[in-house]
Amino acid sequence: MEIHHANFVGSFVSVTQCPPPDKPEYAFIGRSNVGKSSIINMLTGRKALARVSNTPGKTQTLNHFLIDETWYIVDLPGYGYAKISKTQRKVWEQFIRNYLLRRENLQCVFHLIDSRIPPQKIDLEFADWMGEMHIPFVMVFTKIDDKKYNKGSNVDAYNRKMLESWNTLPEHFLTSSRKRTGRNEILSFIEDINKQFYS
Ligand SMILES: Nc1nc2c(ncn2[C@@H]2O[C@H](COP(=O)(O)OP(=O)(O)O)[C@@H](O)[C@H]2O)c(=O)[nH]1
Ligand SMILES: [Mg+2]
Repeated sequence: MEIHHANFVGSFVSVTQCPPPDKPEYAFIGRSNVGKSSIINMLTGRKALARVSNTPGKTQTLNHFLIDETWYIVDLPGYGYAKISKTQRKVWEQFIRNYLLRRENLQCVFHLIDSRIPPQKIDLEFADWMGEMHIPFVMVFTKIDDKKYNKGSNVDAYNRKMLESWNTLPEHFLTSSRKRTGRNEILSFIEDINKQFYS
């Protein structure tokens, strides 16, 4: 699948504000700085569709991008920003929980995980929570072009940790936005689900 048009639809503060749920939707989430904006730009082939920034942790909005008039990418606020207070964290959890549980056209969550660092408790906990809530998700390991990727040792460690609470692993993708690695794989995964949605 190729992407021809990608337009920013808007930023929404609740599910009720979101566009009508008549098109398949895919949400991207992960720790701040994991490379979420970069991967959205890489997939859509647009340089600055989603803002790439080094100062994470501010906005709490659902940012919708309409792709070729047929499906949505949603950029969700990142988690794990060190300076965030307990209260802010609760607000984030409520906000995300509400979206993930209520958005009826949500097909799959792309859970982004930094391949350069050892397994993080916060990522594993978030994955477990999605599992408990029966929210379909796949794992997207980011920045595999970096030397700290170290032949996937962190990925292996993360998968081993996942297997402590999961019987089978969710599908996973190895990606680099710099090198455009994993782009075709992710797009054909989405294409398959889109076909099912419209058939
Ligand atoms: N080496 C490498 N760095 C990346 C890649 N993708 C993003 N980054 C860097 O990681 C930082 C955070 O990226 P960004 O997309 O803003 O992350 P976000 O906070 O999750 O949206 C930036 O400095 C990017 O240049 C990648 O594929 N490889
Ligand atoms: Mg970002």
